[in-house]
Amino acid sequence: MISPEAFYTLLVEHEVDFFTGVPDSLLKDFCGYVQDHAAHHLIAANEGNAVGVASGYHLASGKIPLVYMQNSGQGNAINPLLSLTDSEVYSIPMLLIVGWRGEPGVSDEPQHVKQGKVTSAVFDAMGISYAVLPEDIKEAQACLDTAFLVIKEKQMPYAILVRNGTFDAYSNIANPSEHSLSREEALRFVVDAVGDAVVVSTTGKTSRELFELREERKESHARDFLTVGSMGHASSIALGIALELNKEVYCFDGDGAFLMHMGSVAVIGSQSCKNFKHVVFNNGVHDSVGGQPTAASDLSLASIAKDCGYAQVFTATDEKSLKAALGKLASCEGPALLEVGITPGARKDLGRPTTSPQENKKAFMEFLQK
Ligand SMILES: Cc1ncc(C[n+]2csc(CCOP(=O)(O)OP(=O)(O)O)c2C)c(N)n1
Repeated sequence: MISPEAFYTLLVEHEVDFFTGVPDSLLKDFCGYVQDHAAHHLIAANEGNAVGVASGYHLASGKIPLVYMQNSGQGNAINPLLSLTDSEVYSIPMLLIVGWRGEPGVSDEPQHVKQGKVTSAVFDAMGISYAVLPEDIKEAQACLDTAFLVIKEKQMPYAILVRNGTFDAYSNIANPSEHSLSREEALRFVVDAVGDAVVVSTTGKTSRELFELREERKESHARDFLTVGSMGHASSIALGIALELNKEVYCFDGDGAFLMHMGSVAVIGSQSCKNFKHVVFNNGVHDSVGGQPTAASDLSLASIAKDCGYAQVFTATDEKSLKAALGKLASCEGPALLEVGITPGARKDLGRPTTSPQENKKAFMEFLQK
Protein backbone atom coordinates (compact mmCIF):
# COMPACT_ATOMS: atom_id res chain seq x y z
CA MET A 1 0.00 0.00 0.00
CA ILE A 2 1.06 3.61 -0.59
CA SER A 3 0.63 6.32 1.97
CA PRO A 4 -1.39 9.27 0.57
CA GLU A 5 1.25 11.59 2.02
CA ALA A 6 4.11 9.84 0.20
CA PHE A 7 2.21 9.90 -3.10
CA TYR A 8 1.27 13.56 -2.63
CA THR A 9 4.95 14.35 -1.94
CA LEU A 10 5.97 12.68 -5.20
CA LEU A 11 3.39 14.80 -7.05
CA VAL A 12 4.71 17.96 -5.42
CA GLU A 13 8.25 16.96 -6.50
CA HIS A 14 6.84 16.91 -10.04
CA GLU A 15 5.59 20.45 -9.39
CA VAL A 16 1.91 19.55 -9.30
CA ASP A 17 0.16 22.25 -7.28
CA PHE A 18 -3.38 22.27 -8.69
CA PHE A 19 -5.85 19.49 -7.88
CA THR A 20 -9.42 19.11 -9.02
CA GLY A 21 -11.86 16.25 -9.53
CA VAL A 22 -14.92 14.40 -8.33
CA PRO A 23 -14.32 12.11 -5.35
CA ASP A 24 -14.29 8.34 -5.49
CA SER A 25 -14.34 5.72 -2.74
CA LEU A 26 -11.13 4.06 -4.04
CA LEU A 27 -9.37 7.43 -3.96
CA LYS A 28 -10.93 8.71 -0.75
CA ASP A 29 -7.73 8.60 1.32
CA PHE A 30 -5.75 10.37 -1.40
CA CYS A 31 -8.58 12.92 -1.91
CA GLY A 32 -8.75 13.40 1.86
CA TYR A 33 -5.03 14.18 2.04
CA VAL A 34 -5.29 16.61 -0.88
CA GLN A 35 -8.30 18.26 0.81
CA ASP A 36 -6.31 18.96 3.96
CA HIS A 37 -2.96 19.88 2.35
CA ALA A 38 -3.24 21.30 -1.18
CA ALA A 39 -3.34 25.08 -1.56
CA HIS A 40 -5.27 24.85 -4.85
CA HIS A 41 -7.94 22.18 -4.56
CA LEU A 42 -11.35 22.39 -6.15
CA ILE A 43 -14.01 19.67 -5.92
CA ALA A 44 -15.83 19.84 -9.25
CA ALA A 45 -19.50 19.29 -10.06
CA ASN A 46 -18.66 16.61 -12.62
CA GLU A 47 -15.56 15.19 -14.23
CA GLY A 48 -15.90 17.27 -17.42
CA ASN A 49 -16.06 20.36 -15.23
CA ALA A 50 -12.77 19.23 -13.62
CA VAL A 51 -11.03 18.77 -17.00
CA GLY A 52 -12.25 22.23 -18.03
CA VAL A 53 -10.98 23.95 -14.88
CA ALA A 54 -7.66 22.08 -15.09
CA SER A 55 -7.31 23.21 -18.71
CA GLY A 56 -7.86 26.83 -17.72
CA TYR A 57 -5.27 26.48 -14.98
CA HIS A 58 -2.76 25.14 -17.50
CA LEU A 59 -3.50 27.98 -19.94
CA ALA A 60 -2.88 30.51 -17.20
CA SER A 61 0.16 28.92 -15.54
CA GLY A 62 1.79 26.64 -18.11
CA LYS A 63 1.90 24.00 -15.32
CA ILE A 64 0.54 20.45 -15.26
CA PRO A 65 -2.63 20.09 -13.17
CA LEU A 66 -4.06 16.91 -11.66
CA VAL A 67 -7.63 15.68 -12.22
CA TYR A 68 -8.96 12.81 -10.10
CA MET A 69 -12.10 10.81 -10.77
CA GLN A 70 -13.80 7.46 -10.43
CA ASN A 71 -13.80 5.60 -13.76
CA SER A 72 -17.61 6.12 -13.80
CA GLY A 73 -16.71 9.74 -14.54
CA GLN A 74 -14.81 8.81 -17.68
CA GLY A 75 -18.00 9.38 -19.70
CA ASN A 76 -18.47 12.89 -18.28
CA ALA A 77 -14.84 13.69 -19.13
CA ILE A 78 -14.73 12.27 -22.67
CA ASN A 79 -16.05 15.40 -24.40
CA PRO A 80 -13.42 17.84 -23.06
CA LEU A 81 -10.71 15.15 -23.29
CA LEU A 82 -11.43 14.70 -27.00
CA SER A 83 -12.38 18.22 -28.05
CA LEU A 84 -10.22 20.36 -25.74
CA THR A 85 -7.15 18.64 -24.31
CA ASP A 86 -6.38 16.26 -27.20
CA SER A 87 -3.16 16.87 -29.16
CA GLU A 88 -5.20 17.24 -32.35
CA VAL A 89 -7.12 20.11 -30.74
CA TYR A 90 -5.55 22.42 -28.07
CA SER A 91 -3.09 19.85 -26.70
CA ILE A 92 -3.37 20.47 -22.97
CA PRO A 93 -1.30 18.33 -20.60
CA MET A 94 -2.67 17.01 -17.32
CA LEU A 95 -2.37 13.98 -15.04
CA LEU A 96 -5.57 11.97 -14.58
CA ILE A 97 -5.83 9.81 -11.45
CA VAL A 98 -8.65 7.33 -12.01
CA GLY A 99 -10.20 4.98 -9.43
CA TRP A 100 -10.64 1.65 -11.20
CA ARG A 101 -13.97 0.29 -9.96
CA GLY A 102 -15.02 -2.98 -11.59
CA GLU A 103 -11.49 -4.03 -12.48
CA PRO A 104 -11.80 -7.37 -14.32
CA GLY A 105 -11.32 -10.26 -11.90
CA VAL A 106 -12.25 -8.17 -8.85
CA SER A 107 -15.80 -8.55 -7.51
CA ASP A 108 -17.77 -5.28 -7.61
CA GLU A 109 -21.30 -3.92 -7.91
CA PRO A 110 -23.14 -4.43 -11.25
CA GLN A 111 -22.96 -0.77 -12.27
CA HIS A 112 -19.15 -0.90 -12.08
CA VAL A 113 -18.52 -4.16 -13.93
CA LYS A 114 -19.06 -2.90 -17.49
CA GLN A 115 -17.26 0.39 -16.85
CA GLY A 116 -14.32 -1.45 -15.28
CA LYS A 117 -14.08 -3.79 -18.25
CA VAL A 118 -13.80 -0.99 -20.81
CA THR A 119 -11.89 1.68 -18.86
CA SER A 120 -8.47 1.02 -20.39
CA ALA A 121 -9.94 0.37 -23.86
CA VAL A 122 -11.69 3.76 -23.71
CA PHE A 123 -8.35 5.45 -22.93
CA ASP A 124 -6.78 3.47 -25.79
CA ALA A 125 -9.52 4.64 -28.15
CA MET A 126 -8.94 8.25 -27.06
CA GLY A 127 -5.16 7.95 -27.57
CA ILE A 128 -4.54 8.63 -23.87
CA SER A 129 -1.59 6.64 -22.48
CA TYR A 130 -2.10 5.08 -19.07
CA ALA A 131 -0.51 2.87 -16.42
CA VAL A 132 -1.73 1.07 -13.32
CA LEU A 133 -0.34 2.55 -10.10
CA PRO A 134 1.97 0.01 -8.40
CA GLU A 135 1.48 -0.51 -4.66
CA ASP A 136 5.16 -0.08 -3.87
CA ILE A 137 6.23 3.54 -3.42
CA LYS A 138 9.51 3.15 -5.34
CA GLU A 139 7.63 1.61 -8.27
CA ALA A 140 4.96 4.30 -7.95
CA GLN A 141 7.71 6.89 -8.22
CA ALA A 142 8.98 5.28 -11.45
CA CYS A 143 5.40 5.16 -12.73
CA LEU A 144 4.96 8.89 -12.09
CA ASP A 145 8.35 9.68 -13.68
CA THR A 146 7.20 7.93 -16.87
CA ALA A 147 3.80 9.63 -16.74
CA PHE A 148 5.36 13.11 -16.57
CA LEU A 149 7.85 12.29 -19.36
CA VAL A 150 4.95 11.26 -21.63
CA ILE A 151 2.77 14.23 -20.59
CA LYS A 152 5.56 16.69 -21.35
CA GLU A 153 6.54 15.05 -24.62
CA LYS A 154 3.01 14.60 -26.00
CA GLN A 155 1.43 17.65 -24.29
CA MET A 156 -1.58 15.42 -23.58
CA PRO A 157 -3.40 13.98 -20.58
CA TYR A 158 -2.00 10.75 -19.14
CA ALA A 159 -4.06 8.46 -16.89
CA ILE A 160 -2.98 6.49 -13.85
CA LEU A 161 -5.47 3.78 -12.89
CA VAL A 162 -5.74 3.09 -9.17
CA ARG A 163 -6.84 -0.32 -7.95
CA ASN A 164 -8.94 -0.92 -4.87
CA GLY A 165 -6.82 -0.91 -1.72
CA THR A 166 -3.80 0.93 -3.20
CA PHE A 167 -3.79 3.76 -0.65
CA ASP A 168 -3.34 3.55 3.12
CA ALA A 169 -6.05 5.08 5.29
CA TYR A 170 -6.15 8.83 5.85
CA SER A 171 -8.72 10.50 8.13
CA ASN A 172 -9.90 14.01 7.40
CA ILE A 173 -10.56 16.66 9.95
CA ALA A 174 -14.38 16.47 10.10
CA ASN A 175 -16.52 19.62 10.12
CA PRO A 176 -19.45 19.68 12.56
CA SER A 177 -22.89 19.59 10.92
CA GLU A 178 -25.59 22.11 11.81
CA HIS A 179 -28.36 19.55 11.18
CA SER A 180 -29.84 16.88 13.39
CA LEU A 181 -31.40 14.23 11.12
CA SER A 182 -29.32 11.61 9.36
CA ARG A 183 -30.22 10.70 5.77
CA GLU A 184 -31.64 7.39 6.97
CA GLU A 185 -33.82 9.05 9.61
CA ALA A 186 -35.08 11.64 7.10
CA LEU A 187 -35.69 8.91 4.53
CA ARG A 188 -38.01 7.10 6.95
CA PHE A 189 -40.28 10.15 7.22
CA VAL A 190 -40.15 10.73 3.47
CA VAL A 191 -41.04 7.11 2.66
CA ASP A 192 -43.93 7.27 5.15
CA ALA A 193 -45.27 10.36 3.39
CA VAL A 194 -44.93 9.30 -0.24
CA GLY A 195 -46.98 6.14 0.27
CA ASP A 196 -47.66 4.36 -3.02
CA ALA A 197 -45.93 6.90 -5.28
CA VAL A 198 -43.28 5.91 -7.79
CA VAL A 199 -39.73 6.59 -6.52
CA VAL A 200 -36.53 7.12 -8.49
CA SER A 201 -33.60 7.25 -6.07
CA THR A 202 -30.08 8.51 -6.64
CA THR A 203 -26.69 6.79 -6.81
CA GLY A 204 -24.96 5.81 -3.60
CA LYS A 205 -26.19 5.35 -0.06
CA THR A 206 -29.65 6.89 -0.60
CA SER A 207 -30.66 3.94 -2.79
CA ARG A 208 -28.95 1.46 -0.46
CA GLU A 209 -30.84 2.86 2.55
CA LEU A 210 -34.11 2.89 0.63
CA PHE A 211 -33.61 -0.76 -0.31
CA GLU A 212 -32.91 -1.74 3.31
CA LEU A 213 -35.86 0.25 4.58
CA ARG A 214 -38.24 -1.62 2.25
CA GLU A 215 -36.72 -4.93 3.42
CA GLU A 216 -37.13 -3.97 7.07
CA ARG A 217 -40.76 -2.98 6.48
CA LYS A 218 -41.40 -6.03 4.31
CA GLU A 219 -42.56 -3.71 1.53
CA SER A 220 -42.19 -4.40 -2.17
CA HIS A 221 -39.19 -2.89 -3.99
CA ALA A 222 -41.22 -2.69 -7.20
CA ARG A 223 -42.08 1.02 -6.93
CA ASP A 224 -38.43 2.05 -6.51
CA PHE A 225 -36.04 2.54 -9.40
CA LEU A 226 -32.61 2.48 -7.76
CA THR A 227 -30.33 4.48 -10.04
CA VAL A 228 -27.19 2.62 -8.98
CA GLY A 229 -25.03 4.28 -11.68
CA SER A 230 -25.56 7.38 -13.83
CA MET A 231 -24.95 9.81 -10.99
CA GLY A 232 -26.94 13.01 -11.44
CA HIS A 233 -29.51 11.55 -13.82
CA ALA A 234 -32.15 10.27 -11.35
CA SER A 235 -34.23 13.45 -11.70
CA SER A 236 -34.17 13.17 -15.51
CA ILE A 237 -35.33 9.55 -15.30
CA ALA A 238 -38.11 10.60 -12.91
CA LEU A 239 -39.14 13.42 -15.27
CA GLY A 240 -39.39 11.03 -18.22
CA ILE A 241 -41.66 8.76 -16.18
CA ALA A 242 -43.77 11.61 -14.81
CA LEU A 243 -44.36 13.07 -18.27
CA GLU A 244 -45.61 9.72 -19.54
CA LEU A 245 -47.71 8.45 -16.63
CA ASN A 246 -50.54 9.88 -14.61
CA LYS A 247 -48.92 8.91 -11.26
CA GLU A 248 -47.05 10.83 -8.57
CA VAL A 249 -43.33 10.42 -9.22
CA TYR A 250 -40.74 11.28 -6.55
CA CYS A 251 -37.02 11.66 -7.16
CA PHE A 252 -34.85 11.14 -4.06
CA ASP A 253 -31.63 13.03 -4.79
CA GLY A 254 -28.33 13.97 -3.15
CA ASP A 255 -26.72 17.41 -3.30
CA GLY A 256 -23.65 16.09 -5.14
CA ALA A 257 -25.84 14.38 -7.72
CA PHE A 258 -28.11 17.45 -8.02
CA LEU A 259 -25.04 19.60 -8.79
CA MET A 260 -23.48 17.09 -11.16
CA HIS A 261 -26.02 17.74 -13.92
CA MET A 262 -27.81 20.82 -12.62
CA GLY A 263 -28.89 21.79 -16.15
CA SER A 264 -31.62 19.18 -15.79
CA VAL A 265 -33.19 21.33 -13.04
CA ALA A 266 -33.89 24.05 -15.61
CA VAL A 267 -35.37 21.46 -17.96
CA ILE A 268 -37.63 20.10 -15.20
CA GLY A 269 -38.66 23.67 -14.37
CA SER A 270 -39.58 24.26 -18.00
CA GLN A 271 -42.13 21.43 -17.95
CA SER A 272 -45.44 21.93 -16.22
CA CYS A 273 -45.24 18.42 -14.86
CA LYS A 274 -47.69 18.48 -11.94
CA ASN A 275 -46.88 14.96 -10.75
CA PHE A 276 -43.10 15.50 -10.46
CA LYS A 277 -41.80 15.79 -6.88
CA HIS A 278 -38.11 16.19 -6.03
CA VAL A 279 -36.65 15.54 -2.57
CA VAL A 280 -32.99 16.52 -2.17
CA PHE A 281 -31.12 15.26 0.90
CA ASN A 282 -28.47 17.95 1.35
CA ASN A 283 -25.65 16.93 3.69
CA GLY A 284 -23.16 19.23 1.94
CA VAL A 285 -20.88 16.31 1.13
CA HIS A 286 -20.34 13.31 -1.14
CA ASP A 287 -21.18 11.04 1.76
CA SER A 288 -21.29 7.80 -0.24
CA VAL A 289 -17.62 8.01 -1.27
CA GLY A 290 -15.98 9.44 1.85
CA GLY A 291 -17.67 12.71 2.82
CA GLN A 292 -15.76 15.21 0.65
CA PRO A 293 -17.55 18.60 0.50
CA THR A 294 -19.81 19.56 -2.39
CA ALA A 295 -20.25 23.10 -3.64
CA ALA A 296 -23.85 22.89 -2.35
CA SER A 297 -23.05 23.16 1.34
CA ASP A 298 -23.68 26.92 1.33
CA LEU A 299 -26.29 27.01 -1.43
CA SER A 300 -30.05 26.96 -1.31
CA LEU A 301 -30.96 24.24 -3.80
CA ALA A 302 -34.62 25.13 -3.17
CA SER A 303 -34.00 28.70 -4.38
CA ILE A 304 -32.18 27.40 -7.46
CA ALA A 305 -35.14 25.15 -8.28
CA LYS A 306 -37.57 28.02 -7.75
CA ASP A 307 -35.53 30.27 -10.08
CA CYS A 308 -35.47 27.45 -12.63
CA GLY A 309 -39.26 27.38 -12.77
CA TYR A 310 -40.38 24.78 -10.19
CA ALA A 311 -43.93 25.62 -9.13
CA GLN A 312 -43.33 25.06 -5.40
CA VAL A 313 -40.27 24.66 -3.18
CA PHE A 314 -39.98 23.79 0.50
CA THR A 315 -37.15 23.35 3.01
CA ALA A 316 -36.80 21.32 6.19
CA THR A 317 -34.04 20.83 8.73
CA ASP A 318 -35.56 18.71 11.49
CA GLU A 319 -38.35 16.20 12.14
CA LYS A 320 -41.06 18.81 12.73
CA SER A 321 -40.31 20.95 9.68
CA LEU A 322 -39.80 17.82 7.56
CA LYS A 323 -43.19 16.36 8.44
CA ALA A 324 -44.90 19.69 7.74
CA ALA A 325 -43.07 20.15 4.41
CA LEU A 326 -43.85 16.59 3.31
CA GLY A 327 -47.55 17.24 3.80
CA LYS A 328 -47.36 20.34 1.60
CA LEU A 329 -45.24 18.56 -1.00
CA ALA A 330 -47.75 15.72 -1.28
CA SER A 331 -50.73 18.02 -1.75
CA CYS A 332 -49.19 20.64 -4.07
CA GLU A 333 -48.93 20.66 -7.84
CA GLY A 334 -45.44 20.10 -9.22
CA PRO A 335 -42.86 20.38 -10.35
CA ALA A 336 -42.03 20.81 -6.67
CA LEU A 337 -38.89 20.37 -4.59
CA LEU A 338 -38.18 19.78 -0.94
CA GLU A 339 -34.62 20.36 0.27
CA VAL A 340 -33.89 18.51 3.51
CA GLY A 341 -30.83 19.60 5.47
CA ILE A 342 -29.27 16.47 6.96
CA THR A 343 -26.11 15.47 8.78
CA PRO A 344 -23.45 13.40 6.95
CA GLY A 345 -22.82 9.75 7.78
CA ALA A 346 -24.40 6.35 7.47
CA ARG A 347 -24.60 3.06 9.33
CA LYS A 348 -21.38 1.02 9.14
CA ASP A 349 -23.36 -2.14 8.37
CA LEU A 350 -25.38 -0.66 5.48
CA GLY A 351 -25.97 -3.34 2.86
CA ARG A 352 -26.43 -3.16 -0.90
CA PRO A 353 -29.40 -4.06 -3.09
CA THR A 354 -29.64 -7.82 -3.47
CA THR A 355 -31.66 -7.60 -6.68
CA SER A 356 -29.89 -7.03 -9.99
CA PRO A 357 -30.50 -3.86 -12.04
CA GLN A 358 -32.47 -5.86 -14.59
CA GLU A 359 -34.65 -7.48 -11.92
CA ASN A 360 -35.25 -3.99 -10.55
CA LYS A 361 -36.18 -2.69 -14.02
CA LYS A 362 -38.58 -5.56 -14.75
CA ALA A 363 -40.46 -5.28 -11.45
CA PHE A 364 -40.52 -1.49 -11.74
CA MET A 365 -41.97 -1.50 -15.27
CA GLU A 366 -44.65 -3.94 -14.17
CA PHE A 367 -45.47 -1.67 -11.21
CA LEU A 368 -45.73 1.37 -13.49
CA GLN A 369 -48.31 -0.40 -15.65
CA LYS A 370 -50.58 -1.33 -12.70
C1 LIG B 1 -20.12 10.07 -12.85
C2 LIG B 1 -19.79 9.61 -11.47
N1 LIG B 1 -18.84 10.25 -10.76
C3 LIG B 1 -18.54 9.83 -9.50
C4 LIG B 1 -19.20 8.77 -8.94
C5 LIG B 1 -18.87 8.28 -7.54
N2 LIG B 1 -19.92 8.61 -6.59
C6 LIG B 1 -20.90 7.73 -6.23
S1 LIG B 1 -21.95 8.33 -5.11
C7 LIG B 1 -21.11 9.79 -5.06
C8 LIG B 1 -21.49 10.89 -4.10
C9 LIG B 1 -22.90 11.30 -4.18
O1 LIG B 1 -23.06 12.44 -3.38
P1 LIG B 1 -24.49 13.01 -3.05
O2 LIG B 1 -25.33 13.02 -4.27
O3 LIG B 1 -24.31 14.31 -2.34
O4 LIG B 1 -25.13 11.93 -2.09
P2 LIG B 1 -24.62 11.39 -0.64
O5 LIG B 1 -23.62 10.34 -0.95
O6 LIG B 1 -24.05 12.56 0.10
O7 LIG B 1 -25.86 10.86 -0.02
C10 LIG B 1 -20.03 9.80 -5.94
C11 LIG B 1 -19.10 10.94 -6.16
C12 LIG B 1 -20.20 8.14 -9.72
N3 LIG B 1 -20.91 7.10 -9.27
N4 LIG B 1 -20.47 8.58 -10.97
